[in-house]
Parts: sequence; structure tokens; C-alpha cells
Amino acid sequence: MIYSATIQNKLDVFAIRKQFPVLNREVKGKPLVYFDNAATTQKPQSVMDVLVDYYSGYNANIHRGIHTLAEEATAAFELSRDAVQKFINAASREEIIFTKGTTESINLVAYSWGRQNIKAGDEIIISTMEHHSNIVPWQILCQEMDAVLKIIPVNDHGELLMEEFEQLLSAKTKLVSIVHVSNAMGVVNPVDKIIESAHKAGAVVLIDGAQSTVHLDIDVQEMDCDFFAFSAHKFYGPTGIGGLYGKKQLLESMPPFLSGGEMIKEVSFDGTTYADLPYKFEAGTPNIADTIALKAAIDFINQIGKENIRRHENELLAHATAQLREIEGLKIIGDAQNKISVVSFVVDKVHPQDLGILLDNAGIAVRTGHHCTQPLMQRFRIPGTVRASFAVYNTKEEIDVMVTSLRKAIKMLL
Ligand code: C6P
Repeated sequence: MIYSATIQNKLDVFAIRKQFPVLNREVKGKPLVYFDNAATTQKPQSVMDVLVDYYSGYNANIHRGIHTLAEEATAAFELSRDAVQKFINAASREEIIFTKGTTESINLVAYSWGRQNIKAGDEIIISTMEHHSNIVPWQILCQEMDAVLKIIPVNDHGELLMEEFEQLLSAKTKLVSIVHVSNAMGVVNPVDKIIESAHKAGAVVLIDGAQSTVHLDIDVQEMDCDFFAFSAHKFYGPTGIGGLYGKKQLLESMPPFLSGGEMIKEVSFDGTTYADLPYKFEAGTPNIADTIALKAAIDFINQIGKENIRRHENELLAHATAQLREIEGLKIIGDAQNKISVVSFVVDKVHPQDLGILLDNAGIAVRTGHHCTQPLMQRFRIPGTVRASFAVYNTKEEIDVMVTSLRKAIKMLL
């Protein structure tokens, strides 16, 4: 399907919105305003069509059968790997491992690379703003290996304190695992600088790309990260599918994470040899339908163009930030220079949850709470925030609706 990407350099948001049937629905009698895109984006019809086509046309297991349906399904599945390779500019398709998403990808690295490479006394560096998915696997690993987890603090704007990071680095640092874009604040981290410094110290770097893949141009070769984790459901694709990019040499040196069918070359009771990359890390029947549909999500983004998407989302962010700043008692959490697509805020004497309920009554979907970043909330001494996160189909008019409803809600609650 061809999208009308630009009209005089402006996105044709109306044409884009037509591709998302859910945006036509009402919530509590009001038109839906969907601002929970950092949790998961809505899906275009083209992605949903692929799921129906697969199940109604060529549902089969892959990499096993020689019958026509199996060959069609396998070809479509592997086309998605090629699409991901291109999307993030990996050097080879073997470097793309399909997983359930960012959480599983990080766990894969923690269990496979981590248990092979982390020894007692080694150090792993993460930051205060990490999602729990990029905290807990490292905590468990450090406990098991008697290693040490070090934390880069953030300033009052929600930016990483880079000087402190440089001081944390040492010969003991074996891994730096950092979020590219904060889900709770939208702050974009200086990953190029982080990777450069970490490599100088001899550490491996994992980038949590859960929130960046949809907004920023991702070039893993230029970035020079060692691992990059992402979830398709955050870039207009289905839930339950995502991936891990890893440099080939690293992936080849790592033991399997999950084991069983599909990931073997030969099994006997004398021992087992493993499949080549990427299959060594893809045990069992994978999520075939959603993997195939992942390519349709990438096609959707490519047809519009990430630059066009970013320009539109930046306009939305600027509009929302300006409007929200005018509300008395409202404080934006994470007012960094380099931000994208997320505005998170608290209001004096009002609990974020109460605001979330009243906004939902007005048909507006935002996320409230700690956003799976409890240490960041502790840093700001708040129970949570209200988070509005934008996508390509959102409009300034929707932001105005949210701001009006927010003003009413605050009045009601105070
Ligand atoms: N953040 C949010 O509302 P999964 O669940 O595996 O697809 O992604 C986990 C994850 C990891 N890192 C970051 C930066 C994330 O934002 C997320 C998911 C959602 O912010 C759900 S908690």
C-alpha cells in the first residue's frame, strides 16, 4: 500500500490515520485520543492484513518442511530478517536474532554472554533511568557472579551525568548497558560518546533501543554498539516479536540461551552440536506470523520516512510542552535539550493516577505510574508521572483536547 507521505513537506496525517482502524473508536463516548505510544503503538491495517494472509493462506512451520506452505512461510519469515538487517543497518543477516522483544533480548545477553564473561569483582554499568528490563537481569547476574552493578546518575533535567560515567569506567568494567531513549522522559542519551568511552575501557556495550527504533535512524555499524535490543510493538508491529542485534564475532563466541529444536546441528546422547547463527539462538517454533508482519511495520515506516515522522513528532512535542508549561503547578519531568516524542509530568498535590482516570473519562489514553523505571522515580522523589507519548498519527488538535481535559481534571481534584 502506498501512503501519501508528504504534502509540501508536511505529513498527510489524515491519510495515515485512515490506516489505523482503532483510531475511529470512541472511549467513554468521546473520540479516542491515543497518547500511550511508548507503551505500544497502534497497528496499521497493512500489518494486520499480513497476519490474516499468513493464517488464511500459508500457515506452516518453518525451516522444517519441504512442502509448498512451509517453503512460503520460511521465505516470508526470512524476508523479515533481511528487512530488520536493513532497518538497523547490521552488517549481516546472521547478526539478527528474533526474540519476543527487548526484555528477552536483554535476558539473552545476560544469560548467555553474561554467564560466560562476568566474573567475581567485574563491574557492569547501567544508569538511573533504565527500564526494569535493563536493571533486573544485571542485578541477578551480579548476584550470581559476585559482580558489581554501577549506576550513572542523572541531573535534574533527566540527563546522564557524563563526567560521572567516565569516572565509573575502569579496567573492571565489562559491560555498559544503556537505554537509547528514556521511556519515562523521552530523553535521548549520547550513545555514540558512551560507546566510544566504554570501548576505550575495553567494555562491551548493549543499547536498549525499545524507544529509539521508531523515532531515530538506527545504524548499528556507525553506532558501533555490540548489542542492540528492540521490540516491534513499539514501531507499529505486532506484540510478541522483536530482536537482538549482536556483532557476529560476539554472537559466535556465546553459548545458546534457550535450547531444544531448531538450534541444533546434530543431537546424540554423546553430545550436541549447535546450529550456525542466527538459529543457534532461536530454539523452538518461533512466532512466525508476527515475525512476518514485522516486515510490514518496517515497510510502513519506510514509506513515510523516519525523517518525516520525526519532524511531525517534534512539532507535537514542542506544542505539548508549550501548552503544558502554562498550567500552574505542573512540572515536566525530563526537560532535557535532546528529547523525543514523550512528555512526562507531575502536578502539585494531585496524584498521577487520578489524572489518568479523569483523562480516560475524556477518551484520552495516557500512561500513569512509574513506567517500569522505579529508580528514576525515586531519584525525582515522585510516585510516578502522567506520560503522554506521541506517534505519527497524532495531531496538535488531540494535544489541545488533552490540555483542556487536564485543566478541568486538575480543577476538579484540587
Ligand atoms: N516500555 C512503556 O510503557 P518489552 O516489554 O520487552 O517490549 O520492552 C521492555 C522495555 C525495555 N526498555 C524500554 C526503554 C522500554 O520502554 C520498554 C517497554 C513500555 O514504557 C512498557 S513498560
